[in-house]
Amino acid sequence: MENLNHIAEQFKPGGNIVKVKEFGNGNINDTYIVTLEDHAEKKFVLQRINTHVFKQPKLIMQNMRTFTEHVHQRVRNEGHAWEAPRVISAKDGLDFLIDDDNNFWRAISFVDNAQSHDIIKDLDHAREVGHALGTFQNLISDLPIESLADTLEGFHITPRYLQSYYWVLMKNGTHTSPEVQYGMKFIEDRRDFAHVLENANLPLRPIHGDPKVNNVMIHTSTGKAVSIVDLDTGKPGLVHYDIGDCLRSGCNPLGEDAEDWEAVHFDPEIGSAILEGYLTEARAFLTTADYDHMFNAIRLIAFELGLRFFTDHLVGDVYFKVKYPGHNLHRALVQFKLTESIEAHEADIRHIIKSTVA
Ligand code: GN1
Ligand code: MG
Repeated sequence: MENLNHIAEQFKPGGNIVKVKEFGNGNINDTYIVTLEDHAEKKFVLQRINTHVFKQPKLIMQNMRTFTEHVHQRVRNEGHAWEAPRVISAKDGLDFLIDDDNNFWRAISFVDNAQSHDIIKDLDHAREVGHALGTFQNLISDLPIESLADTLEGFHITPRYLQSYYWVLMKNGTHTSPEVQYGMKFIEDRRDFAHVLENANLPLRPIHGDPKVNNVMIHTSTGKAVSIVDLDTGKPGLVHYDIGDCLRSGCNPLGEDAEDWEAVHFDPEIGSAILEGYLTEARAFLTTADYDHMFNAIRLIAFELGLRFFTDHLVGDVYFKVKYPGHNLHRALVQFKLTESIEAHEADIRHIIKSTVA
């Protein structure tokens, strides 16, 4: 705690630090909320970036600046009801601080009067989550992709994850637990499908990269989405990664950590509401080819996340933080069940996409 206070001191915009408290449940970085007294800004977010995952954290800060400055400008000029968290510089004027143990720290402003939820509460919430993604993608849609660095090479390129998986299998040999066997068969059966988006010839655009439900900030009194946080994965990519991720996260009412993984399912009604909210904004920049690949995106990103968790389990939990041994395997099974349910609802989901777009 002593150390955390000391780090927070280097970023604080003024006032006195009252408290530094762990916050959220990110799978990669460590996040804290710093509470201040005697300052207009009552709180800010302090994060230790996982440099095992983000090997060039300075590039993340560079992209974050590019995104937030662009979004602020558009919000100011066009009057959107939208907030983009600001990067808070350290005392020496830099966007980050590297401590004596080589940890990489950064601070971001706190979105006030808003909260996020791990699971969709109701259909209004679902529409707001979709609307948030559409608004964000719209606000960044005119940023040239050349202005953004590739902060996480291979991120959401499913064939790359598949390649790593086979590499791990080759090195580690076979596993015999029934869950692992189920996972291996599951992946094997979808080996060709893994290429579907990368082979689709879709254009690269600026994307969020991680628009899951709990990254969307909902205003506590109006219930409207006011911001989407966690810009670490904002970089050039396919908008489909975002659409797929938003739906795989929102349409799983039991959540990513569902205790009974066999009960996990995709809720098409929530999917319909998310898409409805999304399209009110995204119609402005989506093309027919984009719509054609929406179903595959939803199926693929659920499968991909399962594959990523599964591989991390096999390799000994080196990427995602875990709370108990076998956590990544459990998370993988949740995503595989969700994928199965998406596949079972294919006709429904395709119909929803068609009728929402029309
Ligand atoms: C990771 O750390 P967090 O929770 O923001 C992951 C996402 C996954 C997500 C699943 C950089 O995000 O891709 O969808 O877990 N982020 C990275 O909850 O790999
Ligand atoms: Mg994230």
